[in-house]
Amino acid sequence: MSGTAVRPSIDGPVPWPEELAARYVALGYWQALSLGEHLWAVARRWPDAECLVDGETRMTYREMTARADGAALRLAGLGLRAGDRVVVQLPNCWEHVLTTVACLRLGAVPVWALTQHRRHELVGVLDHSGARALVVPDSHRGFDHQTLAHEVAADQPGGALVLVAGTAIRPGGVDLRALFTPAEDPAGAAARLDAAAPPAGSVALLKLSGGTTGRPKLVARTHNDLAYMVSRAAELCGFGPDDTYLAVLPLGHGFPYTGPGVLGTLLTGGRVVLAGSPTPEVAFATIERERVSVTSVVPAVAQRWVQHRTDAPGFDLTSLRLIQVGAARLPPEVAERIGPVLGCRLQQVFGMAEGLLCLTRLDDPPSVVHHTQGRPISPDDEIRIVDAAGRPVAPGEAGLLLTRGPYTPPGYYRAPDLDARSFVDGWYRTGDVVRRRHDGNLVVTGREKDLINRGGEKINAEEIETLAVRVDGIDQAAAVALPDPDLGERVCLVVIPTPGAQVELAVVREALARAGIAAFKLPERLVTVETLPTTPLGKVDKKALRAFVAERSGR
Ligand code: J2J
Repeated sequence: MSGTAVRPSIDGPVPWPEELAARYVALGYWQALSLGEHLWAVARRWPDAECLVDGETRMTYREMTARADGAALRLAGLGLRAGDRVVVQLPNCWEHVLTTVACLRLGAVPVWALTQHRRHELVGVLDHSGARALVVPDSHRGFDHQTLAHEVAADQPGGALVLVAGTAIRPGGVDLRALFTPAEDPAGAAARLDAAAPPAGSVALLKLSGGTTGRPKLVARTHNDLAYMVSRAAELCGFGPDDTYLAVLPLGHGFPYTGPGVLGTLLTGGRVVLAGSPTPEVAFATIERERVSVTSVVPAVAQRWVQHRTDAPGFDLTSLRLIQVGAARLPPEVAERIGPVLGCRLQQVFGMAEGLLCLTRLDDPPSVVHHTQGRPISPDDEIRIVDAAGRPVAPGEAGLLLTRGPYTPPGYYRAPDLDARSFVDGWYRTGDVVRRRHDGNLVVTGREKDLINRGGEKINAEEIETLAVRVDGIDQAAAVALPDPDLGERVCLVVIPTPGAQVELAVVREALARAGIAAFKLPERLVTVETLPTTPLGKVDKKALRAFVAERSGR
């Protein structure tokens, strides 16, 4: 049973069809081991190797697993069981990694949220996942996460535990750091947890789909599928015990955690270094100090790094062998400069919380690395590129990307209505428009889904529109991407005011922030119109509107 993942242990996830599951087992993709079992095997092989660095905090594999075992047992003592969901809203810190590892060990299911998420998103994530615990910093970047956490946890049916990383733990909260002391009898604790490893077919974690709204889309990823994806990506990136991976992107994102990222590093005996900010000053100093060999960034960050390095060379970056760039479109002219300026290899990454991960390969020629988003990592990732009617397009033509495979579950978590729209006969409809070159590499040319991709942060247009029309003075609203030289896209809100009203950007931003949404979703440009263009079906014509706002702003 544990090898096939046909019936994950909690309700909600949609299982792979039997014959595909059997195939993935037969081909050795699904190895019938939980992520905890994989990680503990690595730790037993290299116990004294350093595996995690966060500022002054350093630990070896032996220390990490002993602390995680201690935490797993204490979490169980607090009433958490295998299958219980734990929302983790922490910045890049050792506690994030250890909470995740302890949950994976115990079989509790982490749900990574972004630190920028506010009430609107947090309530959505807690409600939809039915979380039993919420893990937050006491405060971060001036925001009091602890207070919000207690408020939203109290509204959960049956309540939810609030675990706090910090020094000023309020009554009712649990001191997260205190959980991470090794058990008194580490060998006994390890043996107990070894014996109770969660089934490999059970849910390892719930990923938030890019563009999370007050009604989030969650993707239930099993131990089997995630272990395969991360290990396979690590193999293609040449990860090994000599690597030091720098996590600069927020750990709430899948890319720095699983693409192959932090988990990929830990599964191959390497060392993870955490940084709290992707600014070039912080990142370059960390690369020099820790002799970082691999990192991953979004295009907007890559662009800043290249600019900074060109203007102010100085730090020693010679240890860096690979920089992964993904999560948003990388313009070829930026791609071309990355390798020469930073002195390392570039890899483009096209991934999604739902599964499919595409990489350019380390030995690909510049024509591939600069101009494509790579190809799927598994020989069993299946790709279909279709037109609006669902018919395959001619080879080399652009069309809608559908996919299925050994780490792309055939449905969302507890969302049959979404599945009806986003999955076709078990194939995930990505919403991305791509073309496949003759060499098999994909080029992302556009998107059908109504998202704005602000430097890798996805924003759901409809969510912004629904909240915007509640603002006084706005009759109709449409959110569209405004092309931006730094971030790729920013949110532009196009509004039809109610008769006689004047709408100000600052007022709209304030109203939306009051509605409790993450700050990166707030519109950065406001355009007032008298009518919105519509399609023949009477929907707002976003394509025409994007062209209109781009032209108006001279881009
Ligand atoms: C253009 N668009 C891209 C790219 C993702 C690894 C890497 C990224 C994500 C991620 C991830 C793109 N060029 N190179 O989860 O594990 C857009 C597409 C895609 C959506 C998914 C990972 N790489 N995108 O970005 O769930 O539109 O995952 O469907 O946040 O980002 O967003 P998300």
